[in-house]
Amino acid sequence: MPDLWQDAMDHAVSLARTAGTLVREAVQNDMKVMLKSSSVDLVTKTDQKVEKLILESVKEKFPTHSFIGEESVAAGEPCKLSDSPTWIVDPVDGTTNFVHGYPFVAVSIGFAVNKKLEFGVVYSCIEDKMYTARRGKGAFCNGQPLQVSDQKEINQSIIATEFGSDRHVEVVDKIFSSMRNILCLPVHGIRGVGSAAINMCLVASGCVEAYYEMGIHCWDIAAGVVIVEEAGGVLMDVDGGPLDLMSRRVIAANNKMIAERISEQIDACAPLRDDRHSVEK
Ligand code: LIP
Repeated sequence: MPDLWQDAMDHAVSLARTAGTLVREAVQNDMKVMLKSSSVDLVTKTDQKVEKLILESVKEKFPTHSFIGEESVAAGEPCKLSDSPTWIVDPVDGTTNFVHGYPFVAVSIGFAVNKKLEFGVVYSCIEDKMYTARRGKGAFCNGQPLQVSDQKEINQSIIATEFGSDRHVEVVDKIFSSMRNILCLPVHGIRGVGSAAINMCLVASGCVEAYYEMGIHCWDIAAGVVIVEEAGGVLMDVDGGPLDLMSRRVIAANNKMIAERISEQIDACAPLRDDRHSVEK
């Protein structure tokens, strides 16, 4: 990777820190909560303000780069990954947590070139933990190297997942049947902090063996993908195939064996792909 991307990564870290300060300040104050696709799909002025700050700064410093951001897509921008250097941004990952003051909220910035993710920055801003990874250079939290767990037994593992924001009963049934199958393997426990990005960083940190979810978006996981891989972990689709960033399904695990055991238990659903959303909504 040319050093050019290091400049972009340094800028991403600095933007994440600035954005995190805005999020921390906003969490203390009253906030206006708005709805997106449903009454449980929340957005606030802070999501929009943080995305605007990141978007404007990227456009100014890297005018040729492309941008995919959660709130830009919600406002009608396309969600298409091209070969162009592309910033994939979730300004507030864990918006529901943010609204309720539940202390796991992240700014997530992934960066892809030729459709391959090159670096990821996740700032867990209430905890003040800055997770960073650049392809081929390792993963770090506040400068300390990260390593996934070496656990090989699924029945000695903790697995993270989330319920997402789709409340259609057939989707909820699949989420519960998947979770029941995994819980009864048995595993030591099932957890979830309410932020896909932070769940992935917990896999990279070695304190949960795997995280899976159906219904996430590319901006929730782009940065986490690099952080997990650079900490020695693996990514997979819930059907056991390769991860497809736009498919809205992910397994991130400490190793292939654990990822495959989870995949075998999942009652898969197929949410509308991110790259079809703008066409079909
Ligand atoms: C959220 C994720 C969460 C997932 C939700 C949603 P948002 O992101 O981080 O883990 O369950 O479906 O995608 O909307 O707070 O940026």
